[in-house]
Amino acid sequence: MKPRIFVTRPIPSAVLERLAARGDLQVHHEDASLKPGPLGEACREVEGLLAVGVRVSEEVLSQASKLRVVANCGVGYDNIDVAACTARRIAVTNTPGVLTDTTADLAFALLMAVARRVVECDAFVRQGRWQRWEFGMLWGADIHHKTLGIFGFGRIGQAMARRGAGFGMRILYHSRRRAPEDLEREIGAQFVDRETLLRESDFLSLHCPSTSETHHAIGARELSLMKPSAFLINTARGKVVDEEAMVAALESKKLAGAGLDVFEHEPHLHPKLSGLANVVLMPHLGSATGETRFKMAMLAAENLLAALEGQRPPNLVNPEAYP
Ligand code: 8YV
Repeated sequence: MKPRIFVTRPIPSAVLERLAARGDLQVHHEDASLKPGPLGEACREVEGLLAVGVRVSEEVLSQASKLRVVANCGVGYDNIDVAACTARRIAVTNTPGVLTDTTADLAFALLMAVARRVVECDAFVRQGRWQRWEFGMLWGADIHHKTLGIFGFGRIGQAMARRGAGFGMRILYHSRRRAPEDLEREIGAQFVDRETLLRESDFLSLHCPSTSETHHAIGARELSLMKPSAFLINTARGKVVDEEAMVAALESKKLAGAGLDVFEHEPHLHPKLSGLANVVLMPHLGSATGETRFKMAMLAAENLLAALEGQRPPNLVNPEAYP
């Protein structure tokens, strides 16, 4: 008998066909997050769950007694209770690599947009406020030859560093682990302590995972160490930043601006954020290109099928759970 597979949102048909050839497939056809109750209900008889934009909590797992693998469609897996999966010997997988450059592209796009006030200027032109050209009109900040600070130097952090180097920026980074020297040399990135990173960055871009260690890693104290001319870029996770403290810094001009793809209480926005001119806001779309979303869905499917067919899935997050 084919294993039962549940996919939580519509994904490309080529991926669904691949899954349907090897499993008994059910798909939630609405592109909306299933709540724990209905998700648990849908997983009752399921062995493989392809999780796209859902929270897989203890409540869900307690209803899914046959589950053997949760294949997350995303590199970050803070939406999955990994410890609870491990305790039940359920494999958890993610989709690293395929979205690295796409996410770094967006981080750099946010950096440029906020520095050169692209969104603000677009509104200015559209709203017919451009009546005459002025020398002192809508000045931005230079990007080239400034210091780009990278917090979290994994795949995406490194890809962001390469983009900065291409713009002639000085690259500093801080990470749990220092990168090998030859990689530092190749990228032209210098390892510094956290405080130096905060003090010296003109642009601070966050690329760490969301864990209990990184929760509010950028809070009031950290923001106070940054230059008032600095910009914060976050394409990692909203919980890494104390949003209240960031809004206060932006309001009081202790931080020049922010380019944000992620928020502390997504999709809810801090009430003051949308009123600030010095921020550029995106609805968590770091990996959202057609090419990359296809690769993510296919990789999640490959991980899922490998686990169901008794192989070690290529992107296993919890090897402890695996026989
Ligand atoms: C996903 C992401 O779209 O990969 C990640 O970590 O943030 C995004 O690419 C999101 O996790 C929804 O699955």
